[in-house]
Amino acid sequence: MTEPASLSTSSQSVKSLSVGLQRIDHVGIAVPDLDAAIAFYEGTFGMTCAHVETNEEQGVREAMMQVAPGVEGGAIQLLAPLRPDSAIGKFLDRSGPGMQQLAFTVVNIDATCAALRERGIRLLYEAPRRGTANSRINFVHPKDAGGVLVELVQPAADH
Ligand code: CMX
Repeated sequence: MTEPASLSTSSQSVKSLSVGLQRIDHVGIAVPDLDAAIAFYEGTFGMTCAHVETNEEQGVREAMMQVAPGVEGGAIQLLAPLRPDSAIGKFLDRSGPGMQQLAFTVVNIDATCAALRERGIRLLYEAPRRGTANSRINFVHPKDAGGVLVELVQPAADH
């Protein structure tokens, strides 16, 4: 049986389908109280808080929690709103606490955004903005990704 070109596993086709995703960067969880959430994930699951920061532009106070020592274990990002009209404030109001986003690490966010736009996917921002630890970020609207808010993260060069 001949496979459709788009499903072919030949290296040529895989390469042409790639948009430059490297791995899952983190899963983002909206929480009403950051300090209480950090204490919960540390005390219940034994995670480690690796980084806390406030991002005024995004309207969040956030913490990156390492699931297990080292990057291999992956991370979750706890996101608490600075204001009710922020993205996280609106999310909590509409859906309550819970998973808000799925983030992928990319090498070159400009190239990834261009490749996704070529596929007809809309990015929220015209150009990437500043994310955690000076990363560059952009988002695919959940309406264009099967109900999942997808974040693209290009880590800062020194990370
Ligand atoms: N996951 C899945 N669906 C979501 C969603 C999410 N996180 N946020 C909104 N939606 C859905 C709503 O349920 C709604 O669906 P229905 O129309 O079926 O009811 C629809 O999207 C509403 O769309 P909207 O009117 O554009 O909704 P909002 O004003 O709430 O904005 C969004 C949604 C994604 C544009 C906004 O949250 C945003 O700009 N997000 C990107 C920035 C962000 O999330 N910053 C915080 C994290 C910062 C960081 O990661 O560093």
